[in-house]
Amino acid sequence: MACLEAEGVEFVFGIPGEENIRLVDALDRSEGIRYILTRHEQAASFMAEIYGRLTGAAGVCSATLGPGAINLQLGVADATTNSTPLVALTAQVGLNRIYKETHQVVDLVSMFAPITKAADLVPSAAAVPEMVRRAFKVAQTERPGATYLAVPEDVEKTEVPDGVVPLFASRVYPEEPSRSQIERAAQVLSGARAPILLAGHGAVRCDASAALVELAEQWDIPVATTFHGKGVFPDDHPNALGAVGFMRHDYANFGFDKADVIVAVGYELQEFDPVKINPDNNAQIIHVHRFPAEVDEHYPVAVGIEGDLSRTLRALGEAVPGPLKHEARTAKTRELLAEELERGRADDRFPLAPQRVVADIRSAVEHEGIVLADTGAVKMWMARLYPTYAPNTCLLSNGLSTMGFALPGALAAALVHPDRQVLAAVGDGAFLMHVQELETAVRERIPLTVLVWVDDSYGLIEWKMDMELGHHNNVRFGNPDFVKLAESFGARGYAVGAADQLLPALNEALDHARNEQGVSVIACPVDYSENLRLTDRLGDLQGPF
Ligand SMILES: Cc1ncc(C[n+]2csc(CCOP(=O)(O)OP(=O)(O)O)c2C)c(N)n1
Repeated sequence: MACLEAEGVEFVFGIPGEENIRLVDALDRSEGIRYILTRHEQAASFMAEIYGRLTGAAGVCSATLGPGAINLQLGVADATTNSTPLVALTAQVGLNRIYKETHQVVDLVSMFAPITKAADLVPSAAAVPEMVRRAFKVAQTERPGATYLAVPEDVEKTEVPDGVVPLFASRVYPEEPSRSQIERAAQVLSGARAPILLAGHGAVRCDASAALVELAEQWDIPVATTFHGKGVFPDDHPNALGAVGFMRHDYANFGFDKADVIVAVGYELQEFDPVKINPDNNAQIIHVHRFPAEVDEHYPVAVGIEGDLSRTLRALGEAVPGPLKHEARTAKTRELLAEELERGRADDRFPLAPQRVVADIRSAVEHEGIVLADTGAVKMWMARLYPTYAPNTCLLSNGLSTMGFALPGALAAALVHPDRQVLAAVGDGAFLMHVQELETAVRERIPLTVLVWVDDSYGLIEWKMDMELGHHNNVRFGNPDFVKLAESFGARGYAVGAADQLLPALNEALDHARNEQGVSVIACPVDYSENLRLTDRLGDLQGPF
């Protein structure tokens, strides 16, 4: 507990088990750490992940051995694939019996190894300070990810030996970019006909928004973001192209079709396949990040620059004054997005058009408010259409693309930013994967607003089946009465029965969260016949523009 306090941990999310009662008891006495008891370990792991995503400091989740530990794994894997710092702590059977077949034993370190940056077993009480420090240091250092420690039951019971104290939590600072790499990049840019900037998740983590805006204006070139990068370049900026990563060619992709040089800032290949931005493999890549690029046929790095992203962007701006030539017409792309959203805002059909839902969310949520969009068709609509003005205000999982993270994640977001609005936008499939955390929110008085997109189906899979097979099956299900369900948890329930009821329900629920730390569920029927219409329309769209 003292080591966790020394790392500045504020919350531990989890469920206790017989083998870690001493840790949980100690945490109860901690002044700085609040233990948030959850109703599923998987939810605890998603909470820790979103804490890490929003703060840059590792979120901590805790569970017992065996089944509890295994339940943590989805959020742990999600954190690693989403480049997010997280430390998972679980119990393990004692060293006195781990070497033989014994009750509840599975090799947890081996199970966590491929989904973390480091996984280890704590062999003694004396090892705790070094191992906890290492777990946090590795998790938080670029490229961030999850780490894992298993604490055997008998080690947990051991008295702390004299002189064993927490280690100082030092930080690793980024370096200046190399001069010669900046010059090489300047040379590539001097011959560019159609350069473009792509801002990825790393740009969010490294707080590179201001430097991106400066450089985009100085060079006067278009900037697209990845889904994770949403908001790092404000969507209302004249140079904004929007987000790339949609399953089919979207408006923003047309900016890349003609690009001959892509300056990729903090982009990670796991965010989406680079074939989407370099389909013909004829663009040169200038890779700007804190670490070297991964290898992909469609990501041919002409120049790689490692260093602090803002300093690198400013050094590039000094080396290449600009403005640069480019062919992408950001105005056209922005006009297409705005038109689609405005048509949606005025669409009064019931069930609601997805574009209407996105437009109403944007109207209800303040500039700095945080929306977490769960995985499904809902993510596709939000990622491509939801105008985002600040980094980390539209959170998606696009590394592992897991379902279920948004509702528990919203609890963590509300804990990190109690002053901001927080909304979880989830499909009816994903909602029932973590509905139990409504109880956590009500009990802990954590404000929460959940907007459920109701289509009685695993909508994204239905969409994909219809698109590729021409029909669908095994995707439809029934739903509970969402209002009664919410009320049974002590939350408010709203059933949207007409298009013009959504915005007032959102406003009321968000006010209830702000004023009374209230928890609300809004069930909104959505017309997903728009899904196929969208992919057909984008498929027919002719660029470049
Ligand atoms: C944990 C998990 N299980 C399955 C999937 C595969 N999958 C992706 S989207 C999706 C359907 C989501 O349905 P729903 O939550 O209702 O949202 P909708 O697509 O209808 O908007 C499924 C099954 C996944 N990504 N994650």
